[in-house]
Amino acid sequence: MEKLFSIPLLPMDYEKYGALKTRRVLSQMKGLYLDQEAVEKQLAIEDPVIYEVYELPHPNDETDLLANITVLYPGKIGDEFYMTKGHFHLEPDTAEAVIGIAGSGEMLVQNREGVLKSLAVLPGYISYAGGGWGHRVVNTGTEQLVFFAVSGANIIHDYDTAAKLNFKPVMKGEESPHEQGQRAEGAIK
Ligand code: S6P
Ligand code: ZN
Repeated sequence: MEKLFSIPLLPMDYEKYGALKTRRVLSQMKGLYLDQEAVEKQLAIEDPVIYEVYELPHPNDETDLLANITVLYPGKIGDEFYMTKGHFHLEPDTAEAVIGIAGSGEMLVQNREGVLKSLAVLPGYISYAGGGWGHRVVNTGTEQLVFFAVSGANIIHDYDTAAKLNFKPVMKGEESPHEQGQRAEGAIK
């Protein structure tokens, strides 16, 4: 394939350009929420779409980039905001950069020792998590949170380690790592 493309970030018609769309519903990630009673209550009514990922066409070579756009819907399960599953990158444990397109949220990052920090996911912000930081995005707003994520094309997603660490979900009315002063803003370390 040609290793060249140029796609507008908005409007969100990425499939027109060959993007592969994956849809994640609550029943596929129910164990990740702390309030299991709220999960079951919600599933008894319906199984809501939590997010959609558009994987832009790319060759799967180590010299290429995986470029995804995620649409994370607004909502809560009990007191916990809608969020992505969260994962680490297995070898090669490459970094990831996230650019906010619309809405507001946070990228919770946690290393394998359990240290938790939070980065902004907002329009006009680029947030960078180096290798070794597992990541999960939480929609803390009331609109769709749309963000672009880029990392090495040959990464292997490790969801099991992330599920075991269970990044603390951000709850409404509770101080997030952002507000507790652990926000890794600005500084490049
Ligand atoms: C890929 C990047 C994102 C996520 C997407 C869904 O490295 O971090 O594109 O895949 O936001 O999250 P998750 O945790 O379900 O893969
Ligand atoms: Zn990732």
